[in-house]
Amino acid sequence: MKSAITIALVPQIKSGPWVFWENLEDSVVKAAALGFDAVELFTVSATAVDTSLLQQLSETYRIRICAVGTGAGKVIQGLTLTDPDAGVRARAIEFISEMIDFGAAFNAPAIIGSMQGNIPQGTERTIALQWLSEGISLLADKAKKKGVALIYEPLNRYETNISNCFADAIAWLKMLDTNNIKLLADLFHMNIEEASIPETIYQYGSYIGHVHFADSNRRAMGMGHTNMNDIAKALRYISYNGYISAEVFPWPNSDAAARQTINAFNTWFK
Ligand code: LER
Ligand code: MN
Repeated sequence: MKSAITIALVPQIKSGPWVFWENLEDSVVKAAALGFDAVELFTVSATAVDTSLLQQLSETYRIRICAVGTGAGKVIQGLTLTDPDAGVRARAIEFISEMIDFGAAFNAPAIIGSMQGNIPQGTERTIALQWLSEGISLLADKAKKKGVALIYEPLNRYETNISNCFADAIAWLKMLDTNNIKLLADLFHMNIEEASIPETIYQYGSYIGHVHFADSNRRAMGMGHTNMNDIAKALRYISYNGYISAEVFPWPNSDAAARQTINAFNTWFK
């Protein structure tokens, strides 16, 4: 398993659960100094970061890019894959498609979390799910051509009414033609929605393509009441070999959250 930490470069969401918020280079330097294998990037758009600078930082500091988040499309532009307006859905697909290109240049998959949106009021669930299925299938095929998976993230009930738990997400995934979608196990969302996080990992381990490493209160692991022992055991049992990426609040500050995260990673996974 490989360690990763989040860097958000989106001023509009400064209160969100991302560890580093400063400029890209400072954050990469700090992540590398702590020994992280990779960084996960949350950017305003696919063109917001200079890719040659990112490549250079990645080589200089020997750190990979493990995934790119797409949520800025919703936060800044109000785009989702389930918007009742077909034009908005098309722009959401375009936004994610560009993020797939951006990430793929670093062999990093794009994550669809909040861009899945919600079943809109007045729209039948089956219709909205059809919109989501069409959009995601197209994007998954595109990602496949680029040699990366597409990561879909079940979110807790306060963020979406689409798929809150793994069982629901997988029942829906099985109806799609694509085999290029992996699920994101965000331990914060799972703590709210799953009856048991370890049992979910044992049951659906083969679907997991990425992990968001967060304690029950969305602080760095070890700062809440999640029982990490059983979760780590389950991840080892399924031979998970992807990234364990800290998507947590910078509490009490970014540096302390980063230190706590790498200590927790080394405790459970090294
Ligand atoms: C995105 O990875 C996520 O978990 C969302 O809850 C962020 O708002
Ligand atoms: Mn997450």
